[in-house]
Amino acid sequence: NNVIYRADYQEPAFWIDTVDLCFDLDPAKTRVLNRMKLRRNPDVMPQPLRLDGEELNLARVLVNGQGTSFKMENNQLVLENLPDGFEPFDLEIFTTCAPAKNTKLSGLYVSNDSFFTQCEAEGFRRITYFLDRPDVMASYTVLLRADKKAYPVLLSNGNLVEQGDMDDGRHFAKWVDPFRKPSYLFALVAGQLVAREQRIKSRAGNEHLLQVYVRPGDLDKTEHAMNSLMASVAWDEARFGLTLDLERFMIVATSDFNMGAMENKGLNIFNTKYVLASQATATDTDFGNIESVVGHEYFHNWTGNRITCRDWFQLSLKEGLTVFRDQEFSMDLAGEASARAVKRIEDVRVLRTAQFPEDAGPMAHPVRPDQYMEINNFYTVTVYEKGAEVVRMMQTLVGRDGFASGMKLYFERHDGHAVTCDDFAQAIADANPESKLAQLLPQFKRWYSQAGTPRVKAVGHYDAASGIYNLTLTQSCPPTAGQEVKEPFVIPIGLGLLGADGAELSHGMHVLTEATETLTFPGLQAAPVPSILRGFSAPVILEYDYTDAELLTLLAHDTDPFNRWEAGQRLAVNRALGYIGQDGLAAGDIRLDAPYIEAMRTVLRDPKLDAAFKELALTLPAETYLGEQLDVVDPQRIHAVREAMREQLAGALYDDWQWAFETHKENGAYTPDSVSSGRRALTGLALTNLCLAARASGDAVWPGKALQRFKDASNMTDRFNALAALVTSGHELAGQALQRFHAMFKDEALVLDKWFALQAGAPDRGGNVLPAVKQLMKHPDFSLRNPNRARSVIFSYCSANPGGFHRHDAAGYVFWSERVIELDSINPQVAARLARALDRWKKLAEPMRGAAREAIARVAAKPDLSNDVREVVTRALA
Ligand code: DPP
Ligand code: ZN
Repeated sequence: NNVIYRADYQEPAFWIDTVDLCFDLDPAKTRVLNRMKLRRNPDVMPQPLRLDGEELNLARVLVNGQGTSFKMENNQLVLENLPDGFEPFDLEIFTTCAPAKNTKLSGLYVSNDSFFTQCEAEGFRRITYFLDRPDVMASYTVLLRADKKAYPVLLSNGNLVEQGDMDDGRHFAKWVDPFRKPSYLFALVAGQLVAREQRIKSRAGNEHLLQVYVRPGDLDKTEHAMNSLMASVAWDEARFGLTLDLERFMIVATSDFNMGAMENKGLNIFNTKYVLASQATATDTDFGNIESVVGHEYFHNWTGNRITCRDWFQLSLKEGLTVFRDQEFSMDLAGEASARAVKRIEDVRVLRTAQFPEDAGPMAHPVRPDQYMEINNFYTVTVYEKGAEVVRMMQTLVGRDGFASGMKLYFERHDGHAVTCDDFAQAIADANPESKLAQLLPQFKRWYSQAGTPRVKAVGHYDAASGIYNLTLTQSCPPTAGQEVKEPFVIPIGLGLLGADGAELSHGMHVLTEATETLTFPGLQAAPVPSILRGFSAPVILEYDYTDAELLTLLAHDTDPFNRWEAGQRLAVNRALGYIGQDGLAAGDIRLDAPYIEAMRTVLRDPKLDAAFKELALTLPAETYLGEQLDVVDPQRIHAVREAMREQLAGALYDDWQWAFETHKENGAYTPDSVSSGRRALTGLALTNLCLAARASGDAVWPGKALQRFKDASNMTDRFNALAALVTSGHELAGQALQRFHAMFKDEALVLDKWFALQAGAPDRGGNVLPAVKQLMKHPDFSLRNPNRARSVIFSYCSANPGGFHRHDAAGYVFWSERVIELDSINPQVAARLARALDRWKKLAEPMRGAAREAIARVAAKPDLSNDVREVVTRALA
């Protein structure tokens, strides 16, 4: 088997100091001349040079200008007759590749007649033979040559030092990157592109040129990305003292991209989804995502590029840290405490609906994994989002200023090097020697090594005679593959105690380190209501048997907005689980109790709460989140119960939803700021509820209003929310609105993605979604090759529509297995993501469980499966 282990890490046998690349770009056959200076690594036993390469045609190998013998061994070019000693020598390799045939979108490929590269994690080996590993850092010079008319723009990393015309209609550009870098940060772009440009001056007084390159028709959708980039530059200087280290910083957008974006040095390449926005085509969510992804990639320039990973097991060194940084960036830009809390709630929602299931499923792995078959499978919510939570806990333990000092020390120690997660944690701790982090560092680092989501069970006891309240906290962590027994974690727990009237009696931060600890609070007049894990201070599952009365107190009064929201979610979860577990209870017979409905009404009407918070609080927990609370899952049952609860809230709060809609709908000129996008979010939720209520009552007024709003909307958020209200409520007007929407936006690929996704993710009514999805795949605008489009239809159904996907007749799983196999021969990375839609199959109720297993086995039985998909299905069946 081809499993790679972290414990097997060894330094490379050779270092590569300089790389001089010359590209003759041609879609059918691109010629790559790679001239390197290498030397033996004196710290490693002498051994042959093994260069990685994939799907390359090798034409020539020269050592110090002379031909040499070589052999090929499993995708490696092996050179044995190299000069002895430690003197540098020249290695020249000439290869060709076929970018137009590269459907994997890894390496050098063609999209819309332009050339792009994607080298993380191991794409550079698809461009030339190389020591394609992040600890080999070299200085790059790149000469690009291509037909001038077809490819007027030629870009690579660093600075443009020379350009000119050749005599055959071609032209050239020469780029030099002043910083050493690992191969995964290499990039080139060639094509017909135009740029929005902005000159800025840093605080330090240096001038920089910022550019956002897009296809010619898209220039009017680049303002927000540019603003986000300028904000990112300013933020990193202000918060961490990290300045832009290049004269020029470029972002280029492509519509064919496996991931969100890529932080190549000085030449970030982005999925168009995270660049292009106008009020007519992008929603508030899109605007927010662009801001955070532009920030994320920019912040990588220091956390990832200046200091990179020693090996891919350390991926969270750059990703967890950089997600933490982009989260903080978005919060700082959001402004007030209430807007920061909204962002925090949204981030936690992602963690709990996506990362917690991953941590409990067959792909569970530590933030710093110990092994992999295919590294592309480990760009996960665990490495990214849980990794960010680990960094956040460090900041909690050392304080905001202490964390900034830790970052400073990290750069003093490791700038220009490829390092490990241990190095990062050590720097933060060493800069804060008095902190809990420093005192508990080896134990704290279990967050990097132990997989699984810890549980903290809290039990309170109030003794009226003594006035003492005891809160006992017990932590545990379930076994995961290869880790039967877990040692206790360091868990910072934000705590508050409220009186029954809601007044705050005390608050603080407790750091739980033992398996069990009891906290004592003397001098209380009555049993308090504990507010535990405030701000979601650790990525754990909190178990506490709250009574409804306690939750209602927290929902109404907690000073911590996160726990206020959480109290509302718990009220909903308790009810949903109760209904789900009640045998024989038909969804139509569900009756929500008055206290819950009144509590929701109070939140909705509360003049002191932000619209954005209300939208989050009035949204029921996701179906997948409810599923995670159960041992055996029937996704259709969960869906039916949640829909029934939703319809009841819609009907019971009918007047309140009308009020919410009418009082929040006017918003003046469009700006995507947190206050006005919060208003739009609440308006959208209100409209959906009004249409749902209308569906039950047969009233046609609100669907009519929704259609009108859909037609008149001045921005995509309002237009799309109105469309979604019709589709979600299953109203007959949805069909004509969908048709009109398609006609309006037929030339806007990103908007069409929304159109496809809305239909594939629509609430299932009698099994109607799967046939609709199959129909959508026959639509002339559908393409399996374009990852965004494939995701908008197939993933929206298989991964984001549990009620529609987990059919009792297994047809959803048959569809899934066919698509995984079909995609695998085009693009294994995308296929492997889809393969994970059945991660949690073991929890399914029969007949789904057996059918899911069969579908996974069918995929696993395919002989020429990629490593990517093989790893996912092998683990699922293990
Ligand atoms: N390193 C990229 C990112 O997360 C993913 N390739 O920004
Ligand atoms: Zn990243």
